[in-house]
Amino acid sequence: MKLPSFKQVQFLKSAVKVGDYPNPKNPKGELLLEIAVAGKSNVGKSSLLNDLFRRKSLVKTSAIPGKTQLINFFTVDDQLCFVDLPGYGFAQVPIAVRRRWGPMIQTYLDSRKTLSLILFLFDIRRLPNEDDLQLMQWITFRKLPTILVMTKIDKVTTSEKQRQAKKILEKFDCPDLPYTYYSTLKHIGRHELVILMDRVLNPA
Ligand SMILES: Nc1nc2c(ncn2[C@@H]2O[C@H](COP(=O)(O)OP(=O)(O)OP(=O)(O)O)[C@@H](O)[C@H]2O)c(=O)[nH]1
Ligand SMILES: [Mg+2]
Repeated sequence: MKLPSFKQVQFLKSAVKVGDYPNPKNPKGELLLEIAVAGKSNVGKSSLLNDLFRRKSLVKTSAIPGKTQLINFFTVDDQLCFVDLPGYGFAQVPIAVRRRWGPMIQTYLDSRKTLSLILFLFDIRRLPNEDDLQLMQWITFRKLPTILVMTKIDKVTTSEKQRQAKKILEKFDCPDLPYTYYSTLKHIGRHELVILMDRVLNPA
């Protein structure tokens, strides 16, 4: 699948239940393949989509964790669908909301037939916790193509970045996982991510 040029990006809809997911099609009438952005609350999922789309605020972001509470679908050039998932694991989010999120994300990952790639975002300053490891195990079990995107690299020095990346990969125990770095603040990483997405989606 060729990656689009991100000329036309459109918010399609928000959904919670499978029955509410949209089924966007290309002009030939074929269902669009989908790329989902997953990870802990506040890692920068929505910000990364804005940077990738080259839009300032099409995707709603916030300094307060728990901003994205629904599954948000976007179409790009009528060729590809992107999904902004709610983040998991933030204690400040009301318990009733948190309870809804696990099943919402899991059901999406489990049932979405067009899902072709997951961008698993991870804050470069942290180490994976139980929630992160669980999500990674689930993705590995489902054999979903995945790219680990280490975010907020503007917050660390180059040597810290490399040290942390090594530790994060070791903790995930996924030595062959393709990974890349990103800073939406400094607009670093978009080109590398696009190349990597292309490589993972179109293996030689
Ligand atoms: N320093 C820095 N801050 C960032 C970067 N990317 C995002 N942020 C900030 O991190 C905060 C959270 O960003 P969001 O994009 O809303 O995070 P999210 O993962 O979508 O969060 P939820 O919707 O709660 O799951 C915001 O204050 C962003 O401005 C980055 O590359 N560097
Ligand atoms: Mg968000």
